[in-house]
Amino acid sequence: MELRGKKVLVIGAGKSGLAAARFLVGRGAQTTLTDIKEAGVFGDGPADLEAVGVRLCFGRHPDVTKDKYYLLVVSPGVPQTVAPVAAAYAGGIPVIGELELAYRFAASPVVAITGTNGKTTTTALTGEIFRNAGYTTLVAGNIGTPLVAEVEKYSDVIVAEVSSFQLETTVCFRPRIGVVLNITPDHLDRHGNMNCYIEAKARIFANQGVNDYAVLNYDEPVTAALAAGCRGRVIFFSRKHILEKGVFVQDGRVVVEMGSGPEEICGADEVAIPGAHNLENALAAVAAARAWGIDGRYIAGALRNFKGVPHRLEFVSEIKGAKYVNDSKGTNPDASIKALEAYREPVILIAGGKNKGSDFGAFADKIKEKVRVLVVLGQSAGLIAEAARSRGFQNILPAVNLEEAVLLAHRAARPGEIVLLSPACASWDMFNSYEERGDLFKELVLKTLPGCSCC
Ligand code: UMA
Repeated sequence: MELRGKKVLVIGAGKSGLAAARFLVGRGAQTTLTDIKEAGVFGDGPADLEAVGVRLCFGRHPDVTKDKYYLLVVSPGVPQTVAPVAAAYAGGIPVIGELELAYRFAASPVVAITGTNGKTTTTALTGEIFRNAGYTTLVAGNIGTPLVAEVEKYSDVIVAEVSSFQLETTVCFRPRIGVVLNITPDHLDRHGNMNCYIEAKARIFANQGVNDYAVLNYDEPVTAALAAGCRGRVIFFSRKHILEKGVFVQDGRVVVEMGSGPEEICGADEVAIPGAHNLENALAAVAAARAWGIDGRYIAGALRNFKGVPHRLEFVSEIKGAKYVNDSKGTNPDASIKALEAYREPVILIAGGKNKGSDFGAFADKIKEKVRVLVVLGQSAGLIAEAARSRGFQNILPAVNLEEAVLLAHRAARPGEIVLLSPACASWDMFNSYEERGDLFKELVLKTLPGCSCC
Protein backbone atom coordinates (compact mmCIF):
# COMPACT_ATOMS: atom_id res chain seq x y z
CA MET A 1 0.00 0.00 0.00
CA GLU A 2 1.68 3.20 -1.15
CA LEU A 3 0.90 6.09 1.19
CA ARG A 4 3.58 8.64 0.32
CA GLY A 5 2.00 11.97 -0.53
CA LYS A 6 -1.56 10.63 -0.19
CA LYS A 7 -4.15 12.63 1.76
CA VAL A 8 -5.42 10.47 4.60
CA LEU A 9 -7.96 11.36 7.28
CA VAL A 10 -7.85 9.54 10.61
CA ILE A 11 -11.09 9.74 12.59
CA GLY A 12 -10.94 9.45 16.39
CA ALA A 13 -8.01 10.54 18.53
CA GLY A 14 -8.12 7.69 21.05
CA LYS A 15 -5.43 5.00 21.23
CA SER A 16 -6.11 3.69 17.70
CA GLY A 17 -6.31 7.07 15.99
CA LEU A 18 -3.14 8.42 17.58
CA ALA A 19 -1.24 5.27 16.62
CA ALA A 20 -2.68 5.24 13.07
CA ALA A 21 -1.80 8.91 12.50
CA ARG A 22 1.76 8.35 13.72
CA PHE A 23 2.10 5.32 11.44
CA LEU A 24 0.70 7.14 8.39
CA VAL A 25 2.82 10.26 8.75
CA GLY A 26 5.82 7.99 9.21
CA ARG A 27 5.09 6.55 5.75
CA GLY A 28 4.89 9.95 4.14
CA ALA A 29 1.10 10.35 4.01
CA GLN A 30 -0.39 13.85 4.29
CA THR A 31 -2.19 12.95 7.47
CA THR A 32 -5.04 14.78 9.21
CA LEU A 33 -6.29 13.61 12.61
CA THR A 34 -9.81 14.60 13.59
CA ASP A 35 -12.01 14.12 16.63
CA ILE A 36 -15.40 15.52 17.57
CA LYS A 37 -13.99 16.30 20.98
CA GLU A 38 -11.75 19.30 21.62
CA ALA A 39 -7.98 18.69 21.66
CA GLY A 40 -7.70 19.54 25.36
CA VAL A 41 -9.01 16.15 26.51
CA PHE A 42 -6.26 14.13 24.80
CA GLY A 43 -3.17 15.20 26.76
CA ASP A 44 0.06 15.66 24.79
CA GLY A 45 -0.69 13.03 22.13
CA PRO A 46 -2.09 15.33 19.41
CA ALA A 47 0.53 18.07 19.95
CA ASP A 48 3.32 15.49 19.63
CA LEU A 49 1.79 14.38 16.34
CA GLU A 50 1.45 17.95 15.11
CA ALA A 51 5.16 18.36 15.75
CA VAL A 52 5.90 15.53 13.30
CA GLY A 53 3.62 16.91 10.59
CA VAL A 54 0.10 15.64 11.34
CA ARG A 55 -2.62 18.23 10.76
CA LEU A 56 -5.21 18.43 13.54
CA CYS A 57 -8.93 19.10 13.22
CA PHE A 58 -10.60 18.91 16.64
CA GLY A 59 -14.08 19.79 17.85
CA ARG A 60 -15.52 18.94 14.40
CA HIS A 61 -14.85 16.69 11.41
CA PRO A 62 -13.66 18.10 8.08
CA ASP A 63 -15.66 17.86 4.86
CA VAL A 64 -14.16 14.71 3.34
CA THR A 65 -15.36 15.21 -0.23
CA LYS A 66 -14.47 18.89 -0.48
CA ASP A 67 -10.99 18.19 0.95
CA LYS A 68 -10.52 15.27 -1.53
CA TYR A 69 -9.16 12.60 0.80
CA TYR A 70 -7.60 9.50 -0.75
CA LEU A 71 -8.39 7.29 2.27
CA LEU A 72 -10.21 7.37 5.62
CA VAL A 73 -8.88 5.39 8.59
CA VAL A 74 -11.51 5.10 11.30
CA SER A 75 -11.08 4.20 14.96
CA PRO A 76 -13.09 1.18 16.20
CA GLY A 77 -15.43 3.38 18.26
CA VAL A 78 -16.49 5.42 15.21
CA PRO A 79 -19.76 4.08 13.74
CA GLN A 80 -20.13 3.63 9.97
CA THR A 81 -23.09 6.00 10.03
CA VAL A 82 -21.32 9.21 11.17
CA ALA A 83 -21.30 12.04 8.62
CA PRO A 84 -17.70 11.89 7.33
CA VAL A 85 -17.76 8.10 6.96
CA ALA A 86 -21.14 8.11 5.22
CA ALA A 87 -19.91 10.91 2.93
CA ALA A 88 -16.76 8.94 2.09
CA TYR A 89 -18.77 5.86 1.15
CA ALA A 90 -21.12 7.99 -0.95
CA GLY A 91 -18.17 9.70 -2.66
CA GLY A 92 -16.26 6.46 -3.37
CA ILE A 93 -13.45 7.21 -0.92
CA PRO A 94 -12.11 3.97 0.64
CA VAL A 95 -12.74 3.56 4.38
CA ILE A 96 -10.67 1.14 6.45
CA GLY A 97 -10.13 0.66 10.15
CA GLU A 98 -6.90 0.67 12.11
CA LEU A 99 -6.87 -3.17 12.10
CA GLU A 100 -6.98 -3.34 8.30
CA LEU A 101 -4.27 -0.68 8.00
CA ALA A 102 -2.06 -2.62 10.40
CA TYR A 103 -2.71 -5.92 8.64
CA ARG A 104 -1.54 -4.54 5.30
CA PHE A 105 1.87 -3.89 6.84
CA ALA A 106 2.05 -6.98 9.06
CA ALA A 107 5.42 -8.70 8.94
CA SER A 108 4.17 -11.97 10.46
CA PRO A 109 1.21 -14.34 10.21
CA VAL A 110 -1.78 -13.47 12.39
CA VAL A 111 -3.74 -15.51 14.88
CA ALA A 112 -6.93 -13.46 15.42
CA ILE A 113 -9.32 -14.04 18.29
CA THR A 114 -12.82 -12.65 18.62
CA GLY A 115 -16.02 -13.44 20.52
CA THR A 116 -18.44 -11.58 22.72
CA ASN A 117 -16.71 -12.72 25.89
CA GLY A 118 -13.34 -14.18 26.79
CA LYS A 119 -11.37 -12.70 23.89
CA THR A 120 -8.90 -10.76 26.03
CA THR A 121 -8.19 -13.75 28.29
CA THR A 122 -7.88 -16.13 25.32
CA THR A 123 -5.63 -13.73 23.41
CA ALA A 124 -3.30 -13.31 26.40
CA LEU A 125 -3.26 -17.08 27.06
CA THR A 126 -2.63 -17.92 23.40
CA GLY A 127 0.24 -15.43 23.42
CA GLU A 128 1.66 -17.17 26.50
CA ILE A 129 1.49 -20.58 24.80
CA PHE A 130 3.35 -19.28 21.73
CA ARG A 131 5.98 -17.59 23.91
CA ASN A 132 6.33 -20.75 25.99
CA ALA A 133 7.02 -22.64 22.77
CA GLY A 134 9.84 -20.21 21.96
CA TYR A 135 8.15 -17.98 19.37
CA THR A 136 8.73 -14.23 19.42
CA THR A 137 5.11 -13.20 19.81
CA LEU A 138 3.39 -9.86 19.43
CA VAL A 139 0.14 -9.69 21.42
CA ALA A 140 -1.95 -6.65 20.45
CA GLY A 141 -5.28 -5.32 19.15
CA ASN A 142 -8.49 -4.76 21.10
CA ILE A 143 -6.61 -6.05 24.16
CA GLY A 144 -5.24 -2.50 24.53
CA THR A 145 -2.24 -1.94 22.24
CA PRO A 146 -3.32 -0.84 18.74
CA LEU A 147 -1.85 -3.34 16.28
CA VAL A 148 -0.64 -0.57 13.99
CA ALA A 149 1.70 0.72 16.73
CA GLU A 150 3.70 -2.53 16.79
CA VAL A 151 2.94 -4.38 13.60
CA GLU A 152 6.20 -3.88 11.77
CA LYS A 153 8.37 -4.98 14.67
CA TYR A 154 9.86 -8.37 14.10
CA SER A 155 7.99 -11.29 15.58
CA ASP A 156 7.28 -14.88 14.51
CA VAL A 157 3.58 -14.52 15.07
CA ILE A 158 1.00 -11.84 15.87
CA VAL A 159 -1.74 -12.85 18.29
CA ALA A 160 -4.44 -10.22 17.90
CA GLU A 161 -7.65 -9.66 19.83
CA VAL A 162 -10.15 -8.31 17.30
CA SER A 163 -13.57 -6.79 18.00
CA SER A 164 -16.72 -6.60 15.89
CA PHE A 165 -16.05 -2.85 15.60
CA GLN A 166 -12.65 -3.54 14.05
CA LEU A 167 -13.86 -6.37 11.82
CA GLU A 168 -16.60 -4.16 10.36
CA THR A 169 -14.01 -2.17 8.38
CA THR A 170 -11.75 -5.01 7.23
CA VAL A 171 -11.13 -5.55 3.51
CA CYS A 172 -8.15 -7.90 3.04
CA PHE A 173 -7.68 -9.00 6.67
CA ARG A 174 -6.85 -12.70 6.58
CA PRO A 175 -5.68 -14.39 9.77
CA ARG A 176 -3.90 -17.71 9.29
CA ILE A 177 -5.88 -18.87 12.34
CA GLY A 178 -9.19 -17.20 13.20
CA VAL A 179 -10.99 -17.97 16.46
CA VAL A 180 -14.60 -17.19 17.40
CA LEU A 181 -15.26 -18.03 21.05
CA ASN A 182 -18.96 -17.22 21.37
CA ILE A 183 -21.55 -14.76 20.09
CA THR A 184 -24.24 -13.47 22.43
CA PRO A 185 -26.11 -10.13 22.26
CA ASP A 186 -23.77 -7.14 22.70
CA HIS A 187 -23.16 -3.77 21.04
CA LEU A 188 -26.63 -3.87 19.52
CA ASP A 189 -26.82 -0.07 19.74
CA ARG A 190 -23.93 0.03 17.28
CA HIS A 191 -24.70 -2.94 15.00
CA GLY A 192 -28.48 -2.47 14.95
CA ASN A 193 -29.48 -6.11 15.40
CA MET A 194 -28.06 -9.53 16.20
CA ASN A 195 -27.68 -10.57 12.54
CA CYS A 196 -25.49 -7.56 11.76
CA TYR A 197 -23.43 -8.28 14.89
CA ILE A 198 -22.94 -11.93 13.81
CA GLU A 199 -22.05 -10.78 10.27
CA ALA A 200 -19.38 -8.45 11.67
CA LYS A 201 -17.87 -11.27 13.74
CA ALA A 202 -17.97 -13.68 10.77
CA ARG A 203 -15.79 -11.27 8.75
CA ILE A 204 -12.81 -12.75 10.61
CA PHE A 205 -13.06 -15.69 8.15
CA ALA A 206 -14.07 -13.70 5.04
CA ASN A 207 -10.68 -13.86 3.27
CA GLN A 208 -9.38 -17.18 4.57
CA GLY A 209 -8.18 -19.80 2.13
CA VAL A 210 -8.27 -23.58 2.31
CA ASN A 211 -5.00 -23.80 4.25
CA ASP A 212 -6.10 -21.39 6.98
CA TYR A 213 -7.82 -22.48 10.18
CA ALA A 214 -11.15 -21.53 11.73
CA VAL A 215 -11.49 -22.38 15.43
CA LEU A 216 -15.12 -22.49 16.61
CA ASN A 217 -17.10 -23.25 19.76
CA TYR A 218 -19.06 -26.46 19.14
CA ASP A 219 -21.27 -25.87 22.20
CA GLU A 220 -22.73 -22.60 20.95
CA PRO A 221 -25.13 -23.02 18.00
CA VAL A 222 -24.64 -19.49 16.60
CA THR A 223 -20.86 -19.84 16.66
CA ALA A 224 -20.77 -23.44 15.44
CA ALA A 225 -23.03 -22.49 12.50
CA LEU A 226 -20.30 -20.18 11.15
CA ALA A 227 -18.46 -23.35 10.04
CA ALA A 228 -20.80 -23.58 7.04
CA GLY A 229 -19.36 -20.34 5.60
CA CYS A 230 -15.68 -21.11 6.32
CA ARG A 231 -13.26 -21.91 3.49
CA GLY A 232 -10.50 -22.83 5.93
CA ARG A 233 -10.04 -25.98 7.98
CA VAL A 234 -12.47 -25.97 10.90
CA ILE A 235 -11.35 -27.05 14.37
CA PHE A 236 -14.15 -27.26 16.91
CA PHE A 237 -13.61 -27.06 20.64
CA SER A 238 -16.12 -28.25 23.20
CA ARG A 239 -16.41 -28.30 26.99
CA LYS A 240 -19.60 -30.36 26.92
CA HIS A 241 -19.15 -32.96 24.16
CA ILE A 242 -16.55 -35.53 23.19
CA LEU A 243 -15.75 -34.78 19.57
CA GLU A 244 -14.60 -37.10 16.83
CA LYS A 245 -12.10 -34.42 15.88
CA GLY A 246 -11.20 -31.27 17.78
CA VAL A 247 -10.28 -30.15 21.30
CA PHE A 248 -12.48 -31.27 24.19
CA VAL A 249 -12.68 -32.51 27.79
CA GLN A 250 -12.81 -36.25 28.40
CA ASP A 251 -12.73 -37.81 31.87
CA GLY A 252 -11.53 -34.52 33.31
CA ARG A 253 -8.61 -34.22 30.84
CA VAL A 254 -8.07 -31.68 28.05
CA VAL A 255 -7.76 -33.78 24.89
CA VAL A 256 -6.70 -32.97 21.32
CA GLU A 257 -7.81 -35.28 18.54
CA MET A 258 -6.73 -34.19 15.07
CA GLY A 259 -7.23 -37.51 13.31
CA SER A 260 -4.12 -39.34 14.44
CA GLY A 261 -5.31 -40.51 17.87
CA PRO A 262 -6.23 -38.67 21.08
CA GLU A 263 -3.54 -36.72 22.91
CA GLU A 264 -3.97 -35.62 26.53
CA ILE A 265 -2.67 -32.13 27.23
CA CYS A 266 -3.32 -31.82 30.99
CA GLY A 267 -6.09 -32.17 33.56
CA ALA A 268 -8.97 -29.70 33.18
CA ASP A 269 -8.43 -28.85 36.87
CA GLU A 270 -4.82 -27.91 36.15
CA VAL A 271 -5.95 -24.94 34.01
CA ALA A 272 -5.06 -22.07 36.34
CA ILE A 273 -7.76 -19.58 35.28
CA PRO A 274 -10.99 -20.27 37.21
CA GLY A 275 -14.52 -21.06 36.02
CA ALA A 276 -16.21 -23.06 33.27
CA HIS A 277 -16.07 -20.13 30.85
CA ASN A 278 -12.30 -19.94 31.28
CA LEU A 279 -11.99 -23.65 30.53
CA GLU A 280 -13.69 -22.87 27.20
CA ASN A 281 -11.22 -20.05 26.60
CA ALA A 282 -8.38 -22.46 27.35
CA LEU A 283 -9.76 -25.07 24.91
CA ALA A 284 -9.89 -22.40 22.19
CA ALA A 285 -6.29 -21.40 22.89
CA VAL A 286 -5.24 -25.07 22.74
CA ALA A 287 -6.97 -25.43 19.36
CA ALA A 288 -5.19 -22.33 17.98
CA ALA A 289 -1.83 -23.52 19.29
CA ARG A 290 -2.35 -26.99 17.87
CA ALA A 291 -3.37 -25.55 14.48
CA TRP A 292 0.05 -23.88 14.48
CA GLY A 293 1.66 -27.21 15.40
CA ILE A 294 2.79 -26.42 18.94
CA ASP A 295 3.83 -29.37 21.08
CA GLY A 296 1.49 -30.39 23.92
CA ARG A 297 4.20 -29.87 26.59
CA TYR A 298 4.41 -26.14 25.86
CA ILE A 299 0.64 -25.83 25.74
CA ALA A 300 0.23 -27.59 29.11
CA GLY A 301 2.93 -25.46 30.75
CA ALA A 302 1.18 -22.23 29.78
CA LEU A 303 -2.26 -23.52 30.86
CA ARG A 304 -0.87 -24.35 34.30
CA ASN A 305 0.92 -21.01 34.76
CA PHE A 306 -1.32 -18.38 33.15
CA LYS A 307 -3.16 -16.53 35.94
CA GLY A 308 -5.54 -14.38 33.86
CA VAL A 309 -5.75 -10.72 32.86
CA PRO A 310 -6.46 -7.55 34.89
CA HIS A 311 -10.12 -6.47 35.26
CA ARG A 312 -11.38 -10.01 34.63
CA LEU A 313 -12.32 -11.74 37.90
CA GLU A 314 -9.27 -10.03 39.39
CA PHE A 315 -8.89 -10.57 43.13
CA VAL A 316 -8.22 -7.20 44.80
CA SER A 317 -8.26 -7.67 48.58
CA GLU A 318 -9.93 -9.34 51.55
CA ILE A 319 -11.42 -6.91 54.07
CA LYS A 320 -13.20 -8.10 57.21
CA GLY A 321 -13.54 -11.59 55.71
CA ALA A 322 -15.15 -10.44 52.43
CA LYS A 323 -13.26 -10.84 49.15
CA TYR A 324 -13.29 -7.91 46.70
CA VAL A 325 -13.14 -8.83 43.01
CA ASN A 326 -12.71 -6.51 40.02
CA ASP A 327 -14.54 -7.69 36.91
CA SER A 328 -14.82 -4.30 35.23
CA LYS A 329 -14.38 -6.10 31.92
CA GLY A 330 -17.84 -7.59 32.45
CA THR A 331 -19.24 -5.12 29.91
CA ASN A 332 -22.34 -7.07 28.84
CA PRO A 333 -24.95 -9.22 30.63
CA ASP A 334 -23.48 -12.51 29.42
CA ALA A 335 -19.99 -11.69 30.75
CA SER A 336 -21.42 -10.75 34.14
CA ILE A 337 -23.58 -13.89 34.27
CA LYS A 338 -20.39 -15.93 33.75
CA ALA A 339 -18.67 -13.94 36.51
CA LEU A 340 -21.54 -14.68 38.95
CA GLU A 341 -21.43 -18.36 37.98
CA ALA A 342 -17.76 -18.53 39.02
CA TYR A 343 -18.72 -18.16 42.75
CA ARG A 344 -20.43 -20.44 45.23
CA GLU A 345 -20.44 -17.75 47.96
CA PRO A 346 -23.19 -15.09 48.25
CA VAL A 347 -22.33 -12.02 46.19
CA ILE A 348 -22.71 -8.29 46.79
CA LEU A 349 -22.85 -7.15 43.17
CA ILE A 350 -22.07 -3.69 41.81
CA ALA A 351 -23.61 -3.36 38.32
CA GLY A 352 -24.69 -0.74 35.81
CA GLY A 353 -23.11 1.60 33.29
CA LYS A 354 -23.75 2.65 29.71
CA ASN A 355 -26.82 1.06 28.19
CA LYS A 356 -25.89 -0.66 24.91
CA GLY A 357 -29.41 -1.83 24.15
CA SER A 358 -28.92 -5.04 26.16
CA ASP A 359 -31.69 -7.16 27.61
CA PHE A 360 -31.14 -7.71 31.35
CA GLY A 361 -33.67 -10.56 31.77
CA ALA A 362 -31.23 -13.50 32.02
CA PHE A 363 -28.87 -11.35 34.10
CA ALA A 364 -31.72 -10.63 36.55
CA ASP A 365 -32.43 -14.40 36.82
CA LYS A 366 -28.78 -14.97 37.76
CA ILE A 367 -28.91 -12.07 40.25
CA LYS A 368 -31.90 -13.73 41.95
CA GLU A 369 -29.91 -16.98 42.16
CA LYS A 370 -26.50 -15.70 43.29
CA VAL A 371 -26.70 -12.17 44.69
CA ARG A 372 -27.62 -11.10 48.23
CA VAL A 373 -27.35 -7.32 47.70
CA LEU A 374 -27.34 -5.49 44.36
CA VAL A 375 -25.82 -2.02 44.11
CA VAL A 376 -26.78 -0.24 40.86
CA LEU A 377 -25.24 2.80 39.22
CA GLY A 378 -24.93 4.59 35.88
CA GLN A 379 -27.23 5.06 32.90
CA SER A 380 -28.76 1.56 33.11
CA ALA A 381 -29.18 1.45 36.92
CA GLY A 382 -32.96 1.78 36.60
CA LEU A 383 -33.25 -0.91 33.92
CA ILE A 384 -31.21 -3.45 35.89
CA ALA A 385 -33.09 -2.69 39.14
CA GLU A 386 -36.42 -3.03 37.33
CA ALA A 387 -35.41 -6.38 35.77
CA ALA A 388 -34.26 -7.69 39.18
CA ARG A 389 -37.47 -6.49 40.91
CA SER A 390 -39.58 -8.18 38.24
CA ARG A 391 -37.94 -11.46 39.37
CA GLY A 392 -38.89 -10.74 43.01
CA PHE A 393 -35.40 -9.52 44.01
CA GLN A 394 -35.77 -6.52 46.33
CA ASN A 395 -32.39 -6.01 48.00
CA ILE A 396 -31.30 -3.17 45.71
CA LEU A 397 -29.28 -0.08 46.64
CA PRO A 398 -28.88 2.78 44.13
CA ALA A 399 -25.56 4.68 44.09
CA VAL A 400 -24.73 7.98 42.40
CA ASN A 401 -21.17 7.00 41.55
CA LEU A 402 -18.59 4.23 42.01
CA GLU A 403 -17.29 5.75 45.25
CA GLU A 404 -20.73 5.47 46.84
CA ALA A 405 -21.33 2.04 45.27
CA VAL A 406 -18.16 0.62 46.83
CA LEU A 407 -19.03 2.07 50.22
CA LEU A 408 -22.59 0.69 50.13
CA ALA A 409 -21.29 -2.73 49.08
CA HIS A 410 -18.68 -2.66 51.82
CA ARG A 411 -21.27 -1.83 54.49
CA ALA A 412 -23.53 -4.65 53.28
CA ALA A 413 -20.81 -7.32 52.99
CA ARG A 414 -20.52 -10.12 55.56
CA PRO A 415 -17.50 -12.36 56.18
CA GLY A 416 -17.30 -15.13 53.57
CA GLU A 417 -19.07 -13.10 50.89
CA ILE A 418 -17.78 -11.75 47.57
CA VAL A 419 -18.01 -8.05 46.67
CA LEU A 420 -17.99 -8.14 42.88
CA LEU A 421 -17.78 -5.25 40.43
CA SER A 422 -19.19 -6.78 37.24
CA PRO A 423 -21.27 -4.04 35.62
CA ALA A 424 -22.84 -5.93 32.65
CA CYS A 425 -22.51 -2.61 30.82
CA ALA A 426 -19.89 -0.50 29.07
CA SER A 427 -18.16 2.15 31.15
CA TRP A 428 -18.58 5.04 28.75
CA ASP A 429 -21.36 6.87 30.63
CA MET A 430 -19.02 7.60 33.56
CA PHE A 431 -15.49 6.62 32.48
CA ASN A 432 -13.25 6.62 29.41
CA SER A 433 -12.71 2.87 29.55
CA TYR A 434 -13.37 -0.26 31.57
CA GLU A 435 -9.74 -0.08 32.69
CA GLU A 436 -10.30 3.35 34.24
CA ARG A 437 -13.42 2.03 36.01
CA GLY A 438 -11.60 -1.08 37.29
CA ASP A 439 -8.57 0.93 38.40
CA LEU A 440 -10.79 3.29 40.41
CA PHE A 441 -12.55 0.29 42.00
CA LYS A 442 -9.19 -1.18 43.03
CA GLU A 443 -8.01 2.15 44.39
CA LEU A 444 -11.21 2.62 46.41
CA VAL A 445 -10.98 -0.89 47.83
CA LEU A 446 -7.28 -0.74 48.65
CA LYS A 447 -6.99 2.89 49.82
CA THR A 448 -10.31 4.14 51.18
CA LEU A 449 -12.05 1.07 52.66
CA PRO A 450 -9.45 0.05 55.25
CA GLY A 451 -9.68 3.51 56.87
CA CYS A 452 -13.39 4.19 56.41
CA SER A 453 -15.52 5.23 59.41
CA CYS A 454 -17.46 1.95 59.60
CA CYS A 455 -14.34 -0.23 59.95
N1 UMA B 1 -15.08 9.85 17.75
C1 UMA B 1 -15.11 10.82 16.77
N2 UMA B 1 -16.19 10.85 15.94
C2 UMA B 1 -17.22 9.99 16.05
C3 UMA B 1 -17.18 8.98 17.06
C4 UMA B 1 -16.08 8.95 17.89
O1 UMA B 1 -14.21 11.64 16.64
O2 UMA B 1 -18.17 10.09 15.28
C5 UMA B 1 -13.92 9.83 18.63
C6 UMA B 1 -14.26 9.95 20.10
O3 UMA B 1 -14.51 11.29 20.47
C7 UMA B 1 -13.03 9.38 20.78
C8 UMA B 1 -12.46 8.43 19.71
O4 UMA B 1 -13.24 8.59 18.54
O5 UMA B 1 -12.08 10.35 21.09
C9 UMA B 1 -12.63 7.05 20.32
O6 UMA B 1 -12.02 6.08 19.58
P1 UMA B 1 -12.23 4.58 20.08
O7 UMA B 1 -13.52 4.45 20.84
O8 UMA B 1 -12.07 3.69 18.92
O9 UMA B 1 -11.12 4.39 21.21
P2 UMA B 1 -9.61 3.90 21.16
O10 UMA B 1 -8.96 4.57 22.32
O11 UMA B 1 -9.00 4.06 19.84
O12 UMA B 1 -9.76 2.35 21.60
C10 UMA B 1 -10.02 1.36 20.62
C11 UMA B 1 -10.96 0.31 21.22
N3 UMA B 1 -12.19 0.97 21.67
C12 UMA B 1 -13.39 0.62 21.20
O13 UMA B 1 -13.54 -0.25 20.40
C13 UMA B 1 -14.58 1.37 21.72
C14 UMA B 1 -10.29 -0.37 22.41
O14 UMA B 1 -11.13 -1.45 22.81
C15 UMA B 1 -8.96 -0.97 21.96
O15 UMA B 1 -8.28 -1.50 23.08
C16 UMA B 1 -8.08 0.12 21.30
O16 UMA B 1 -8.81 0.74 20.22
C17 UMA B 1 -6.79 -0.47 20.71
O17 UMA B 1 -7.05 -1.36 19.68
C18 UMA B 1 -11.81 -1.28 24.05
C19 UMA B 1 -13.25 -1.72 23.93
O18 UMA B 1 -14.04 -1.37 24.78
C20 UMA B 1 -11.15 -2.17 25.08
N4 UMA B 1 -13.62 -2.51 22.91
C21 UMA B 1 -14.96 -3.04 22.75
C22 UMA B 1 -15.12 -4.34 23.50
O19 UMA B 1 -14.09 -4.99 23.84
O20 UMA B 1 -16.27 -4.74 23.74
C23 UMA B 1 -15.20 -3.33 21.29
